[in-house]
Amino acid sequence: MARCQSETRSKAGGRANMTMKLLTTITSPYGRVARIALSELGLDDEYELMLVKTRTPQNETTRYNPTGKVPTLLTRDGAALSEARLICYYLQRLTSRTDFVSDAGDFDSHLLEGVVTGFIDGVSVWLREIKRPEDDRSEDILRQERERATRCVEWFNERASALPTRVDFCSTTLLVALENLNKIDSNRWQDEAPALDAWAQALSRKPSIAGTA
Ligand SMILES: N[C@@H](CCC(=O)N[C@@H](CS)C(=O)NCC(=O)O)C(=O)O
Repeated sequence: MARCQSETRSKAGGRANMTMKLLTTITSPYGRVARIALSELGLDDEYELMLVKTRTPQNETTRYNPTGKVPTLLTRDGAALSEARLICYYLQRLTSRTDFVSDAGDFDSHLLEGVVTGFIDGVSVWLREIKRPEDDRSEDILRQERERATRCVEWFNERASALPTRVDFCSTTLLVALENLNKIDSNRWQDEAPALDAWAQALSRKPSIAGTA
């Protein structure tokens, strides 16, 4: 696996404890999830933010991670770790917290997390499609993603009282997906989902979320 170039070695030949680096873009929703995790887990002083340009030849991420995707975390031992959930799990393991990422036995959390992850992926596809020049947009993708988002918002709204109120991977990912949905002008999900809106507003006020906006 690719490792950070600035890696140093201890006298014993083992890998030194390096400052972590988070490779991301300003707008990446998955990168925002990782930044919230770093803040929530008290690791703000233990990483450097490296802003990259994905989908360009200059994308520095590809030096470490062949997918070129963000977020990519260069861990304390210089490994390049990707996928927001895996990054959050690694970060949690650096702390005494055990409740940021749900563990394998928590089936109810996994049910919710599955829908949340599908939702953020769908909203990301929708937003990317909207940003294309009008002639290049696929009406089919736009319709599919609008319908998916509508179904998901309704589903979360019906379960708003059971959504996690603490900052964890699941609540953070859902909130960030809703923030992205706000960027799609034609969509006013808040009107259709007042209970979900109230949940999102309360969560937005938490320090680790407000501080990384
Ligand atoms: N499932 C991944 C999704 C990561 C992802 O799709 N990131 C986008 C930015 S929001 C990206 O890097 N796109 C650049 C590319 O596809 O080359 C995660 O959870 O981290």
